[in-house]
Amino acid sequence: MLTPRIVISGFEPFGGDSINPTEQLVKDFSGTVAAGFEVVGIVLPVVHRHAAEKLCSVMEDLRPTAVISLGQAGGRTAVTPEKYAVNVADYPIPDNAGNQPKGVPLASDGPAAYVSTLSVHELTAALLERGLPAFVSYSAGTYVCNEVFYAVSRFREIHGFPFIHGFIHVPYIREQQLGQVNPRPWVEYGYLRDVLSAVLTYVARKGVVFL
Ligand code: PCA
Repeated sequence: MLTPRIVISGFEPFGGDSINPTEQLVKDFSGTVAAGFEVVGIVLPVVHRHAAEKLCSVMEDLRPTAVISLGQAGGRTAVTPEKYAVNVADYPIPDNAGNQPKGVPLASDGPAAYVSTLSVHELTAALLERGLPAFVSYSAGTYVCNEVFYAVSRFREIHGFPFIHGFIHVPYIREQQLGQVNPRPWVEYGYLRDVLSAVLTYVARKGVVFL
């Protein structure tokens, strides 16, 4: 009998920041139970190839019903479920190991893009209904987040695992903008917690069909 599980992934800080709210979210929710699903959290390095490999390597063992990946997108004003993962690494800044691929395909024989298997429009509507600001994003960028989104989508297809996979970018939290003369948009951490709770409830309801 499979244990019904949802995997959530987040990232360590990057780009000179000392906080990544997605690391905090993963640590807070890991080990909890959401609508009958065990939540397993994984914090990924912001490193070319290694991030995606770390997440894919646990899929065989965990056999999750859903994988919800989270990443920080500084400057956004609300959480944004991502619709597409694109087949390119074109890092605007070096990763945490100093890699900076420029215009390199993620998979030379892969499709130009994958579409999220999480219904981002329905999820966004569900968040809005609960009073939680959100909007669909059509670009997860070309950095490590897009790479993880693409790699997990590809892994899922190649291995024939039916798990739902979604990627959600989150804004800065207030603690990252303290004392800034010209702050970037930020949100309260409690809002991100409420969003993740709502996402897990939504996904748990959808995921039952795969058990
Ligand atoms: N955000 C970056 C990588 C890690 C993270 O949290 C991105 O959007 O690609």
